[in-house]
Amino acid sequence: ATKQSLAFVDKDEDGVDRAFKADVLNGLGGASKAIPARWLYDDAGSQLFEDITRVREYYPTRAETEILEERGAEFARLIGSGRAVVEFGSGSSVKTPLLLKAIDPGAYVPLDIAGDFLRAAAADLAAKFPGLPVYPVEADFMKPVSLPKETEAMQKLGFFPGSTIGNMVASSAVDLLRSMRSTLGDGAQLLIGMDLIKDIAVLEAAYDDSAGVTAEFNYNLLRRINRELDGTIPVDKLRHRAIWNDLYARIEMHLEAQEDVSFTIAGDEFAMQQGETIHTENSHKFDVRSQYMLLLAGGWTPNTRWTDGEGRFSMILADA
Ligand code: AVI
Repeated sequence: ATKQSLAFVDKDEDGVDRAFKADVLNGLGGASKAIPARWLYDDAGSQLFEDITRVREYYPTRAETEILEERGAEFARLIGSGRAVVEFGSGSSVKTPLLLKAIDPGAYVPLDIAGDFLRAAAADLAAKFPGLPVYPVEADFMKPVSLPKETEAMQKLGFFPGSTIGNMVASSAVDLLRSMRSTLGDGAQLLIGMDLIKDIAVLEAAYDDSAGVTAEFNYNLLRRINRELDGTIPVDKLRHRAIWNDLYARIEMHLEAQEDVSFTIAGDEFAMQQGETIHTENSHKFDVRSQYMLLLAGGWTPNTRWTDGEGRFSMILADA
């Protein structure tokens, strides 16, 4: 890692990420156990997520890519040329070029907290689009970000694919949308991917695939805790679960104890009873009304909405 990316990681004298340790110890110390989903994404976790996007049951990536492939002419008409495309999260290798190809942008600005991924993605994109100015910005995009001065005169298009907004609870999602609005300024547009409510069996299979890739993604968090926080969690005694929570319209990932277990983390002792779970991720699903409500609450007016051919996933273009 470079100096720049380390600036965001506060480590103690043993090289332990303080925020990770605090989140894990607090998250497992309460009556119901939960660990914030951001800790799923270390290098191994990010690679496992990439693998998830290719498993048969995980439809969101394919469905969203289909929309981006088929709607280029409409994007060009509704978005126009010359905008600075500001992507929240490092550009994925497939989706971003589809958008950039369609709209003839003035610049591309990937925003990400992880400097290494950011620079790799930016270099990749720059190689694919010679002549397009690329200005990577290393920042926590949950808060308003000041954009490179070279893009000052350009109107902005925010790009937030993947239904990553669904990994936040409603209040955080609204905070993020409002901060995007403030980052992007007047006259901005936002192109956002949002996954849809559908048959529960389809949803649960997408988050508990038969090849076990999503399970590995979840177990990787336990391995990370054992490795980085000197933990003794018996990984083979916890089972990956993907559960539809109808009240919140979300898939929840949990790790469920298959028998009574006890373990230590950084010297603290923990116990789980058989059947007790650690909640590790939420993935909210939407219908058209909840999508529009969320966007409006976040300061964005829906303009156009597309779904893939099977109606599994949607992208929405919204105006500031
Ligand atoms: C990154 N995010 C949009 C994924 C999702 O579908 O909620 C994360 C994921 N977790 C398990 N599978 C995929």
